[in-house]
Amino acid sequence: MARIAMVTGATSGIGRASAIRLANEGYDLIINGRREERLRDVASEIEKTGAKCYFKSLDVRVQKDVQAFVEELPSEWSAIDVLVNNAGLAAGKGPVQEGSLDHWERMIDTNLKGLLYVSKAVIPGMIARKSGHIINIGSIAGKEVYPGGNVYNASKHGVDALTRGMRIDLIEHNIRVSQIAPGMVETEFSVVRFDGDQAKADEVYQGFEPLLAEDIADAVAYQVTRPPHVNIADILILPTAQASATVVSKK
Ligand code: NDP
Ligand code: 8X3
Repeated sequence: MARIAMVTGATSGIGRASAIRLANEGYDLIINGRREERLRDVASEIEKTGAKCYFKSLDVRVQKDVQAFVEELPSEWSAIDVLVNNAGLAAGKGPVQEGSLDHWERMIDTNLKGLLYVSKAVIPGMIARKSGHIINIGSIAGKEVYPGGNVYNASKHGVDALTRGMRIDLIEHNIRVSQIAPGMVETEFSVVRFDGDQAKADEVYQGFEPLLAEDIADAVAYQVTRPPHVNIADILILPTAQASATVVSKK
């Protein structure tokens, strides 16, 4: 029987690429995200690899829906081996004194509370089976701060801290907890950050070669395919043209 991986926020970008890559690594996939039509498309890509896919629309910010999603999984899907906590976003990039409450709440509710709700629902099964692997998608924004990054930076620093804390708390249950902290990856991330302004989003990735979602999926695959006694605890992955959160060599 194939092992089971669950990827949150698999309708786009890093989550989509990671789900498809894990299918190619022999996992059956549970995927979610809010956009049902997109889930259907990703599921059909997954099924082309020969893997099975269970998908259902989910907003990770709604705790009771997250709990029901996990509790109501058909029994053949309930033993989740790998959880990739990927669903997340940045909203806005301006000084904190001009920040929008709606942006702040969306980031904190998704990047931190959503990750916690999903983990809380999945961890008991991993504890009962005495095995599991949780991969949190953090960011270079969780290692450094940059102008206008304020609340997004705080949320990803929170993911970094939670990853380390979860690793300590879950160690006695033989559960691996890892993080991947990407630099600039060209996905829908900046379109979302700039409220749909495609031109402004495109500008972010002009003049250098950004990472692709598949580069991050590659790191996910590396982490999950290590022998059981090895935990790749944290991977900071940057485009070659990016040296830090604020230093990017643009031509
Ligand atoms: P995308 O915007 O392409 O993908 C974001 C995914 O998250 C979508 O599938 C979206 O699905 C899902 N999502 C957002 N909010 C929710 C929600 N409330 N409930 C369920 N799913 C949700 O961006 P990326 O692929 O780039 O981002 C993925 C992760 O990677 C995020 O955590 C981001 O912070 C992180 N990251 C991204 C970097 C980048 O440069 N792109 C760099 C470092 C980290 P839907 O809208 O259908 O709900
Ligand atoms: C996304 C990368 O540099 O926009 O986490 O914060 S960055």
